[in-house]
Amino acid sequence: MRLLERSNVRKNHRKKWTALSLGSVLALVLAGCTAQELNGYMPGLPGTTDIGDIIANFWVHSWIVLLAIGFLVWGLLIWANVVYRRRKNETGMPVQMRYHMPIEILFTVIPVILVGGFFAFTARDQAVAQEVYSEEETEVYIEVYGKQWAWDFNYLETGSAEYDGGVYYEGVQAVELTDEEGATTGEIDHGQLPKLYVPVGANVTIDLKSRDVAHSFWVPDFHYKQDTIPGQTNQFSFVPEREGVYMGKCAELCGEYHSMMLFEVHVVSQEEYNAYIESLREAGNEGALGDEYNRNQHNPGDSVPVIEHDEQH
Ligand SMILES: [Cu+2]
Repeated sequence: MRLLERSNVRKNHRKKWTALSLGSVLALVLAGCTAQELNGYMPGLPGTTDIGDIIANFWVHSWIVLLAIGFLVWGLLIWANVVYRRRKNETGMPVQMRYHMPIEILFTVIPVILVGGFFAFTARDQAVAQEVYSEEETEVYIEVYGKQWAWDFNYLETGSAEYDGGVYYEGVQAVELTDEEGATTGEIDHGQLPKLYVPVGANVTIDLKSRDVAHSFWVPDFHYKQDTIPGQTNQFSFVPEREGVYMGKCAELCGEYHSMMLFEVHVVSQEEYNAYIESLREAGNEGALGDEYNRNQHNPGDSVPVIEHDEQH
C-alpha cells in the first residue's frame, strides 16, 4: 500500500520538533541513554506510532525543563539554608525583608511564563495528535465499538462508512484460565481476547463508538487513549510504525467486568493484514456490526428498535 503524504501540519510539526529536540536527544544518546530512557520510561518503545512519539517527545522535554528548574530551586533552598543559618551568639530575629518588588515580580512572572509555555506546547502537540486524516489520506478505516465488556471491530472498505465490502470481528470479554480443579488462576486466555489488526506504515483512522455506556480505548504502548461515548463518534488517526502485539484495555470504569474489557492490537505487514481480512471474509463475517446492536437505543432521533444502520459520517 502506497503511503499517502501526511498532512502538512504534521510534517511541519515533525520538522520543528526534529530541529528543537536534536540537541537534547543527541546529548542523551551520547550520555548512553537506553531506548527506554529516551521514551521517558513510558510503556513501549520509540517509533511504535507517530502519535506515541509526539507524546514521548513532549513528556521527555517537559521533564528536562522541570528537572532543570527543580535543581535550580533545590540548590537555592539549600544554599539559603546553609549561608543564612543561625550562627553561634546570634540573638533575636534576622533582618526581615518584605515588599521586595524585584523579587516579587520575579517569582510571579517566571511561573506564569512556565505555565504559559507548557500550555502552548500542550495545545500544539494535542492539536497534531488529534488531527484526523481526510478520507483521501486514510488508507485503513476501522470502526471500534466499546461494549460491556468487550470490543467489536468493523473493517470498512472506504472512509465513508459504507458497509458493502467490509468485514467485522465480534469480541468477547476476557476469559480467565482455570486449573484442573476449575479455580481461576488469575491468568488471561490471550487466544480469546478481541484482536484489532492494522498494517504497519498505513494511515489508519479509527471511529470510536459505544453500544451502552462510556468506555475508553487505551493502548498504553501507543501513549494514546480516547473515550467511546454512547450516541457520539470520536475519531483519531495514526500510523503504526513497529510490528508487534500491543495490549489494550478499557480505561473508563464501566461496570462489573470493566477490568476484563481487554483487547490486543496486532501491527502486522500488509500481507498479513490482507490475509487476516480475507480470513474474516471466509469465516462469513461480511458486513458490519452497526448501531443496531447498541443497547442504548434511545438517542435523540432514534426510533426503537433501530433496524437499519444509517450512515452517520
Ligand atoms: Cu469499558
